[in-house]
Amino acid sequence: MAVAKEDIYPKKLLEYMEGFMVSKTLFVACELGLFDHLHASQRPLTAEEVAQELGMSTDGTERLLSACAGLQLLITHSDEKGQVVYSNTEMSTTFLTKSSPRSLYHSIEYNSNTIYLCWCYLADAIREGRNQYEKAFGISSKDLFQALYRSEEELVKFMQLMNSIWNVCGRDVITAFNLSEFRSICDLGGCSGALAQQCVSIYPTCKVTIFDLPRVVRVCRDHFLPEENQRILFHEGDFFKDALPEADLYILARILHDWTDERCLELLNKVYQACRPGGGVLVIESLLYEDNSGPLSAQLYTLNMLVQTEGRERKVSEYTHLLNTAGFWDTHTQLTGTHYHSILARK
Ligand code: SAM
Ligand code: ASE
Repeated sequence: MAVAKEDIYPKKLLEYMEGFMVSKTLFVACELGLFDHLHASQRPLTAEEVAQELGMSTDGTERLLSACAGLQLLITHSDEKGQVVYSNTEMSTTFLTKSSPRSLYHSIEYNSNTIYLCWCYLADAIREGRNQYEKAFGISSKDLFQALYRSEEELVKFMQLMNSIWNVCGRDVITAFNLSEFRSICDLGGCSGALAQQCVSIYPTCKVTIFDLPRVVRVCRDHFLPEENQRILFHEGDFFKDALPEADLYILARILHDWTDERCLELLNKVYQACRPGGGVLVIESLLYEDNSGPLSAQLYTLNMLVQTEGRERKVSEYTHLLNTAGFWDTHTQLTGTHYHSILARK
């Protein structure tokens, strides 16, 4: 009888076991500026050159460069003297250099410096069924966003994380439905303004109000959207406590997944009250399959929501149920082929 290969050599298990080494290699290569440096040099470099220019040991640098080549983040060549030289792949230049318009640098940085630390307490999170700020950072988790924004630096880093994924799939989620009929859009928890910018660039007649906590709106204005844009407005407030601005469409991107069903309904009820009849709500989230069989990215994200928030990733049926309970109907879902998808419902 043929024996499945995995029974003899559990390749997949070994890969999973050592997966953290892959993550950490990627984090460190980004943080030490490897990809930025190779990009700036405009020619392939030896380990010794990289080490000298970045002030690192030659031995350590060589091992790191070589591991990055193994991960297909770098290409190795041999120069005229027969020395091994390294250059970025196209993927690394596009997604791993800091200043690329499609950079994931800040996502990597946040995963490395915050999420990685929270995941040390994953077992506790699962036993206790709650986030782990007290253990990981010694801070109260009573107010979720006070914990996430525990310093000005953490607030900016979180906003950069939020901003960076939309560099690669913001357009997909905003064009998943034709939103051209909606003239006034309110992006609730609009954060860095990345999706607001997508909206005004794709739909030439809409105006978008970014609604967020005062500290976030301030940083958004100063650091993320410093240029005047007549079609992007700001509204400082607390969406659980304050009145919501009137709009034709409310965007809730990665908002509901931060909260329990009860809090989601509180918010959706308020959105329903504020929404113009015929208006809508666009929920942008990562989605679990109905039978819990995947996709792995959403299954891992829901563990992260446990470790980091009060919420969870949900299935389409669960979002539909929340939306219907708040009074919205005619729910449609568009899968985008990225990690995030769009659900549109009507008042
Ligand atoms: N929508 C953005 C995106 O997808 O990139 C940001 C999502 S982030 C996970 C959640 C956002 O909700 C943050 O910008 C946060 O400041 C905002 N937020 C959290 N609680 C809030 C509240 N009570 N009132 C207003 N905004 C809030
Ligand atoms: C939130 C989204 C995120 C709150 C905390 C978060 C993300 C990371 N931490 O609303 C983005 C998604 N990434 C992961 C790993 O879940």
